[in-house]
Amino acid sequence: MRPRLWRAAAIAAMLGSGSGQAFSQDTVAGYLRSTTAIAMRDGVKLHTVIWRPVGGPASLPILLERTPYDAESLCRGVLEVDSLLVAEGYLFVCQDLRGKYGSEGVFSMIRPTRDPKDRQAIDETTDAYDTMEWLSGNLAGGSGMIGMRGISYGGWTTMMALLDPHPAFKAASPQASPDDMFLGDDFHHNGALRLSYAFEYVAAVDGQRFTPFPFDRLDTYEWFLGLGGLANADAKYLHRQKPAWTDFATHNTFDDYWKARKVTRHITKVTVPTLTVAGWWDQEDFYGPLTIYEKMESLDRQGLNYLVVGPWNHGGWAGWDGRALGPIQFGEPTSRQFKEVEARWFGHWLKNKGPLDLPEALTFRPGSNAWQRHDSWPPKTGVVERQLYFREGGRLSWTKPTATAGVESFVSDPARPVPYRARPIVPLYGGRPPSTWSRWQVDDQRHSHLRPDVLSFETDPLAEPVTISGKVLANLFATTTGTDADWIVKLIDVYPEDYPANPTMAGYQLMVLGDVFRGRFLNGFERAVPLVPNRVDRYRINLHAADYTFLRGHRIMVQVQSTWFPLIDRNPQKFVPNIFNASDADYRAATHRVYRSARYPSHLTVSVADRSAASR
Ligand code: PG9
Repeated sequence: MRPRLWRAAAIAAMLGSGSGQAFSQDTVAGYLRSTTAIAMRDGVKLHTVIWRPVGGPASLPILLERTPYDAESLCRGVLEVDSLLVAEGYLFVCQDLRGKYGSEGVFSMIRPTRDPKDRQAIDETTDAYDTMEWLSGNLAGGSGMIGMRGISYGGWTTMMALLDPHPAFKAASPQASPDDMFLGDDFHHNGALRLSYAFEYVAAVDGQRFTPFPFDRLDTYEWFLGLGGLANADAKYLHRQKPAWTDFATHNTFDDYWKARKVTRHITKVTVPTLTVAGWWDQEDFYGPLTIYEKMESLDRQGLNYLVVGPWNHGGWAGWDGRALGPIQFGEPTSRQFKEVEARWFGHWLKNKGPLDLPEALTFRPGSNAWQRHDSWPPKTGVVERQLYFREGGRLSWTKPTATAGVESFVSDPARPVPYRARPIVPLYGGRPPSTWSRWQVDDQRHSHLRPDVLSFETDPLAEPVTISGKVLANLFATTTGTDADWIVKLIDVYPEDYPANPTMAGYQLMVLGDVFRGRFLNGFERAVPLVPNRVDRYRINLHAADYTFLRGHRIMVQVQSTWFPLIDRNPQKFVPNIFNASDADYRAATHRVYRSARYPSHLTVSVADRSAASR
């Protein structure tokens, strides 16, 4: 089975198809398929699939998706699953990006924005523009109105289309779009390489067709540990045949390579109504949609920018009903509810139908399990900023420490990194056994709790619910005996031991938020600098945002660790200019200290909803 990459894969998983094969049936759900090859300004032709309702009205808006994952199966999946939009009636158009499946040209992973002075240059913005130019002028039955959407890579191509929108482009919904591949999305977080994802994704996708990497063992924890230094990835396996991986190995700071690919550096105006969509447990692109929404909001002069965030993993709103994610129950069919919002969105802008009835930001709040309508995101009213301090005895408290001394320490050993989930950690792609990657962020964190290389701090059971609504920032005061270090902070909801509603969930440790910071970038991501051994440094680690209720009787927990493998590559802990070139001897154990004193009060800053207990 194909991977669960985005909408089509989610749908393919449901339908049990998705092998990317040519389909023979040309009528689905009352729609008829045709194809065309649309010429871009440089003559390269892109394979484009069009589905139109049989005997439908003479004039319909177009819903476009541009994808690296096979336009044929993408569009077919839409017809099978997007019943509301299908019933409304659109011309569904799906297009393969350059160098992918049926399209000509050369694929470039997250193709950089072109030099605007170069009139011959192309990028995903010009390809979207040229496609819309052709569609609006040539597609029989088109009303001249175009909407564009997509999940993840497809969300990103939607964002690229928004950089220079064609006049026919009337409504957009970038869903789980990455913003920045060095700071927060698929390939790195805060400068730390997302090893397993980056390797497996690039190996599979950086070429004409999808080809999963053939691991020779089930447990990728062991496989990546056995890989040793990162240089072995190209030397032994990829053989410089995957340009994106070779680029990652050379662009190991936040340089022009990454900046040219950062969406929010390039968007300058909001003229097309845009509905950004994110999932609280998106295992790939969570930073992206929140950052994109925020940047667009700062540019939005006409009230065209909206946000929806639900209790979903990556693309989780596309193919399931959204009542649960793994063992976490939400009590409502949140994905189906989103589908209604999405249908209203495109109906409103493309068909001039009904009121939008959408607040500035619509979020689903897990815990209390209810949708929230916000006038702004993050909320500006009804919240107070509070600090949750690390305290002695593994306690987490709203009260600042007063003691002059207070520190916890652990040995971080890159030879024995903390697994990011219980082993065996099966491959992302390939299908045997089925991948569970898409659910890892709701795994029970007891697999790392009480390890000697993981610190834990937790509150008493809550006497009243606590709702965090808005931004969350970790402030760590910490040292290493080495000259480089990673810091990982996880915010966790600990279920009560007495949990009659579902005894199997007793004591469950659900990660609400978590992220990593690579120490070498303490002074900025453009230049890596060695840390000074044993100097207390303050790390501000952006955990982004939450809208989450910790219920009465639950505890709030924070875990801190320095490895998260193979999600994140191992930091050698001895500074080397480029970790891709580190030798085995560069990887060293180090003692890490996290302070909890009056002078160095490590804590989380959270935005707490007014009426919850923590604000009293
Ligand atoms: N998260 C995937 C991706 C997007 C953009 C670039 C690289 C990877 C995806 O699901 O499409």
